[in-house]
Amino acid sequence: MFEAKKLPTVLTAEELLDKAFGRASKVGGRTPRERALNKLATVSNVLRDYFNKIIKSHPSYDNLPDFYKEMIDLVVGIRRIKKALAALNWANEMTQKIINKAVREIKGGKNPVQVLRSAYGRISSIIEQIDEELRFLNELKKTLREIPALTDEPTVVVAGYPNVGKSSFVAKVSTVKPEIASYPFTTKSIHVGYIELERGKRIQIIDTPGLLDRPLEKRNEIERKAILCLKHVANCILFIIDPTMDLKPQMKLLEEIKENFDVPVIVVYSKADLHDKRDLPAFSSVTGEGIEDVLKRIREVLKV
Ligand SMILES: Nc1nc2c(ncn2[C@@H]2O[C@H](COP(=O)(O)OP(=O)(O)OP(=O)(O)O)[C@@H](O)[C@H]2O)c(=O)[nH]1
Ligand SMILES: [Mg+2]
Repeated sequence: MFEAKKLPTVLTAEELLDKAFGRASKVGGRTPRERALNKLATVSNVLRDYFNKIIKSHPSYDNLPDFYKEMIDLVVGIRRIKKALAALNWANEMTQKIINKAVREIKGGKNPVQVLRSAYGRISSIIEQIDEELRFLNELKKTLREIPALTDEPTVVVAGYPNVGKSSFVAKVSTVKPEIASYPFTTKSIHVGYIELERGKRIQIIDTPGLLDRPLEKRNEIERKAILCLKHVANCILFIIDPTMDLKPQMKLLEEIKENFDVPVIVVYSKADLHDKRDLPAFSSVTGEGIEDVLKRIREVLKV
């Protein structure tokens, strides 16, 4: 499973140089030559360990499960991440080359103080060139942290038009409390909760952003997150219709979802306290009416 929590904080160029040169400044030696060589060895170790640590902390993005791969590609772009990691690799090789050359020059009899000063200058210039990539990798950690870690427990994905009451339902029945508001597009990312059943069993429930009835290529990034859950994570879809709103586009969206995703779709009405339509199961997150029946239906379909 993919966990962004495991990605380390990434230093800026300035911080990284402070770390390497700061560590080297504490290193001594009996002669100027020995001191310079010791300092170069220290800078070499600090930088190499640091770059390797950052590069190794990233998974092989191409081999992640489809859901994570496509989600990461959607929110940041896997090519962008690879570019940043390649830049670190480059800086790693360049700085080691500079250090090796300086060591050879000192051993060949050049003035150790001058060689060291010039090596420091060149190392700084390399690291400063990747400052933007270092900052990107640090920001990346925060972006990726918003992608929830999913389990492989039986999963119901809640979908429907904006503002129909998806988050209200998920908040009512599960451990997660997504934001609820009286305007559409409140939910902007996916929220994962768990419905606790008897004997420690659980159902994973995912609240998704509202979907409009429009073709996939016209969907924005927020809607595409919902689509990825439907496509890769759902064992069953709970499609919520709010009959107090225009039904036609909601029915069209439902048809599209049934056509495109190969899992059972449970269709229900929300806001039962506001209307009398009962040709489908109806529930209210306000009064609690019908909630148990919807849960029962989800359990039947998921066979838990
Ligand atoms: N009367 C009544 N209002 C409800 C019920 N469920 C939700 N609402 C209201 O409907 C509005 C939208 O609720 P949300 O749960 O945020 O809807 P959503 O489908 O998650 O909306 P998006 O995230 O924007 O797609 C809020 O003002 C809720 O208080 C219900 O059962 N009865
Ligand atoms: Mg919502």
